[in-house]
Amino acid sequence: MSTLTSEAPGRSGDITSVAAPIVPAAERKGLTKKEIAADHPTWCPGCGDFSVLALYFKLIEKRKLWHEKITTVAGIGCSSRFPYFVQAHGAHYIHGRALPFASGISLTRPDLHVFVFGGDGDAFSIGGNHFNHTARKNIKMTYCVMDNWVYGLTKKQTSPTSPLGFKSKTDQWGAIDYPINPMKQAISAGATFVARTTHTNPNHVLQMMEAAMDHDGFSFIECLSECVEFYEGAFDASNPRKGGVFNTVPADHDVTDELAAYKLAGEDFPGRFGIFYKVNKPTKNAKEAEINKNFQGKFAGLKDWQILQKNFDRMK
Ligand SMILES: Cc1ncc(C[n+]2csc(CCOP(=O)(O)OP(=O)(O)O)c2C)c(N)n1
Ligand code: SF4
Ligand SMILES: [Mg+2]
Repeated sequence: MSTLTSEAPGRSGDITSVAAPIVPAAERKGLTKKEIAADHPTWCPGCGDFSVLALYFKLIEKRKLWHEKITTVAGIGCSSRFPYFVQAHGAHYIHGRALPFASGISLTRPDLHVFVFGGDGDAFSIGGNHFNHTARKNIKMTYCVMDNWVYGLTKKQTSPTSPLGFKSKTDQWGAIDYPINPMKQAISAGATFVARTTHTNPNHVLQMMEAAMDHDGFSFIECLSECVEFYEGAFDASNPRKGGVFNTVPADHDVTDELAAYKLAGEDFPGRFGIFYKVNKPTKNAKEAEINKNFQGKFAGLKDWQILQKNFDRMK
């Protein structure tokens, strides 16, 4: 995007150079939905992913995020088509590899917030290892997994969150593998913000997105998002409009209590919605910035590549 402000990003070293300010930050208006929306989404009519996208637009509008202050990253899947539909920087990356890509952005660009969107297959199957490691490193970003309990893009295979007995192309007689519990997985992996929401409750989705964005660390949201094509009705039990119940986290729940959060995560479907776990811990971003600062202090005047070269020379 071409419009830069007096708050435009700057980095030490010589890799990024930033154009002179054009409009002072205080005078800039927030983006409108028209300015944020890119291509028309190619999802099936009625797909839950539409709501998540609409609420992301709302978040951007409400929080007055400018194009150059956000980035939207995804892997591969229906849900992962997300960045195509957002008129801002972002990447539709490799299946299961969105998090390492997003980590690079987060660690080098402390001035912006990285949002990652993807599916249950992308997050917990092929990308399962990256999920665990990004969480344990507490790298600042928001990861919203649009969980539909199925591989949608590839037309109905069993996913790691498909319940036992789910009939799919890969389990014609019903799934026999025990599903993972995304909330338990996130808590035990070390995520410092863990929340659960559903596409059928827009206000709640927005609330969770805002809280996640404000968290200084790895924030994870499991957002139920129905695949009307290959798993219709999967989440009816959590939707009051379909005779289900939407139960929030109890008011007296202590979000810093890991065991209590784990217990909540163990409730039978439809379970609870809201913030299960939230603690403050130093991020990798902060720790690495500190190391870089100290190191660069020792090599004042040298360019980034010269410092890097010195490091390589030391390894010989
Ligand atoms: C390396 C690699 N393996 C497999 C695929 C095929 N593939 C594309 S999307 C996908 C699963 C998508 O499921 P999910 O992440 O749950 O997203 P959804 O489509 O349900 O939103 C698979 C297996 C691929 N694109 N790349
Ligand atoms: S196949 Fe399912 S997940 Fe994919 S766009 Fe259609 S409804 Fe959505
Ligand atoms: Mg899926």
